[in-house]
Amino acid sequence: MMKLYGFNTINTLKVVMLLQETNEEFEFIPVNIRTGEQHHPDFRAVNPAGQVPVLSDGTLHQSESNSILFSLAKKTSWGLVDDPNRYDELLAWLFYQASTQGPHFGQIEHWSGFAEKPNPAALARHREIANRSIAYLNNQLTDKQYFCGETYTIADIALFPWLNIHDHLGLSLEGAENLSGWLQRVRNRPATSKARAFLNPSSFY
Ligand SMILES: N[C@@H](CCC(=O)N[C@@H](CS)C(=O)NCC(=O)O)C(=O)O
Repeated sequence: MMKLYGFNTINTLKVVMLLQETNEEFEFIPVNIRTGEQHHPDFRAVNPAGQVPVLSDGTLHQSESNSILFSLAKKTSWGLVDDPNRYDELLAWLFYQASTQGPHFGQIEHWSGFAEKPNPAALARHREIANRSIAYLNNQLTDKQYFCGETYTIADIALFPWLNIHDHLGLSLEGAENLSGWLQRVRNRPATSKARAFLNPSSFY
């Protein structure tokens, strides 16, 4: 059985959402990143980068949540695009999430909750970029239900967890009706409910 090393975090939630969609069995191994378990040599042997999530089949320990989503989607034939012409679009969303949404939303979490010394300029900067991201994502959903068209894919799973906690980050979806509708559609999925009941991250730390 696959092992998922994770914690109550945004990136772990993505993987649990996909595992619930595909009904894959997995053993969950909590790695408490707040008490430093990610630095323990036993865990470093699994992921030398010292981060969760990691999905392991016993031989291969795969890290990087979006890469895990992609591999698992290929393995289960679930959550990729139906139209091969949209394949590059799907990859672009995974990269966008990992390189833009994740870092900026994550920094808001840091500067509004975890940083020892406040830094209002940093917080304002990351909020500004996050608000731009919200407007961009809302616009992208003008004529479609999901980010890659009419089919729910791993692009939606990757983008969901940070948007799911926009309130907690002090971000508003007011006026972003397309994105609010999408958020509700994803929240309404039985697999999303199960994943959120299993993990309910309000922070990535
Ligand atoms: N790009 C990685 C980021 C993973 C990441 O930032 N993990 C955080 C929790 S969500 C972590 O393990 N932090 C502990 C640390 O860096 O010490 C992914 O998408 O999986």
